Amino acid sequence: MNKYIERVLAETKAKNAQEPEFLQTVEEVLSSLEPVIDQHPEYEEAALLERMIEPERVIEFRVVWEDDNHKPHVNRGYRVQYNSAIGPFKGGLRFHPSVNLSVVKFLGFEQTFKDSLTGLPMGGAKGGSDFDPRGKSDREIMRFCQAFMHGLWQFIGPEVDCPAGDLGVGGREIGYLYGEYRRIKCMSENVALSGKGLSFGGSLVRPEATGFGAVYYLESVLQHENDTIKGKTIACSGFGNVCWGICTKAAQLGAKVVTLSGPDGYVYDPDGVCTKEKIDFLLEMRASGHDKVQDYADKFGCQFVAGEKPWGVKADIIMPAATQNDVNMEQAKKIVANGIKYYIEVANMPTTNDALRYLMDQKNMVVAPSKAVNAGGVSVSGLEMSQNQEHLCWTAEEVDTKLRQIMKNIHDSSAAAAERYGLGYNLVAGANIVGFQKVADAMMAQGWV
Ligand code: 2IT
Repeated sequence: MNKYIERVLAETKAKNAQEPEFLQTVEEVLSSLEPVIDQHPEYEEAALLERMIEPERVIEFRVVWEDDNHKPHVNRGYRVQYNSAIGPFKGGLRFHPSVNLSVVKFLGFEQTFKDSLTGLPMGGAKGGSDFDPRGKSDREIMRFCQAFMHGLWQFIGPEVDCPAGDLGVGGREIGYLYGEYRRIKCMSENVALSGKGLSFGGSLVRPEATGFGAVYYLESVLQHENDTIKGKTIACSGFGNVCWGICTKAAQLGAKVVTLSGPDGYVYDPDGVCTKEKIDFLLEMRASGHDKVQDYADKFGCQFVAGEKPWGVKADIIMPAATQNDVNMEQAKKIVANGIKYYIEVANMPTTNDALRYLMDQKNMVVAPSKAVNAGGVSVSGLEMSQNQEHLCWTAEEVDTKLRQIMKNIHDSSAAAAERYGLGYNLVAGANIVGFQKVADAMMAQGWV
């Protein structure tokens, strides 16, 4: 291991011992950067890695909201503005009980590399709250979003920071968040949030973008392997917005998603989540707020396995699209035992570090990292910002064409970077290197800040 990386990792561990998810992602990223750091001794002199690991700003705030029975509740709100060297902060907001500082920092750190990788001028940030949207009424969601924005509005804005959705934050929540922002600021400043409704500056294809982008990236991988997506079976986890986009695009291209999962277990549908009825039902399930995937099995009469993940199922491609640490070592071994060739991460950090290393060490397996595969979401958010700034409204076809091109560039530039450093077809290292390089160049050029 490179001495500088080793020292920085040890210091990071000592300083952030209470933040396991954050340490996990720092370790994963830094271990990929070894060949680059070896070639640039000036980075150590400039304390570049230490500066990258420390967020520019961490905002933590109280969120007080009233439930339908007029009872007050207190949640914690966060925005970690990680790095704005290449552009204004950009990244999602997550509402989920698992949200804490470690989770938001891991997401913000990842986002910095992801946003850089898109080629668009966006810095990295992430935010959210430990608020649990499950079982909340629409009015409660609205009041929570308003209270949350009350704590956040001063820190965001055009050219400053543009939040978007993530788990628990979709079009409805962005609408409420934007409404409150506009009320407080007394101006229509819609570049301050992305993922908006179409009637107030949202972009076509933003809801589909993460799932579509993931499948476009997958197509590039298959092309590299002289393979085709037609006829392939895909085992997915999750059943939210991202899965919906994957199912839709996979079906269009002649592939099928055969598993979905939720907190209750997984469903196996050998016919694939391919028909319009099935794909639309995903949206219904999500909107119901039950947070149960068993509803799908009940409706379409397929197998439901309680309390398990779908990683023992035989398929051509694995796409974990739920949340962090969805695949551990034990599950990675099942995937390898099934002879699966393509492991395409979609959710942010869905694989534990030991499982990721193990999968990457398999000779016949291609592993693609989430910060590249899921970058279609933030890419179309970037396109939404451009449309807002220029008062334009691109057609779905225009946005989709740009998204496809961005995903191809991300894949091709990652593959080329890995090749250049003698790492072979290593998409994980390649993505980290490309994402890192642009931010590093900008930070070196801007002095010790
Ligand atoms: O993880 C992500 O890239 C997102 N949640 C989307 C961020 C964005 O600004 O669209």
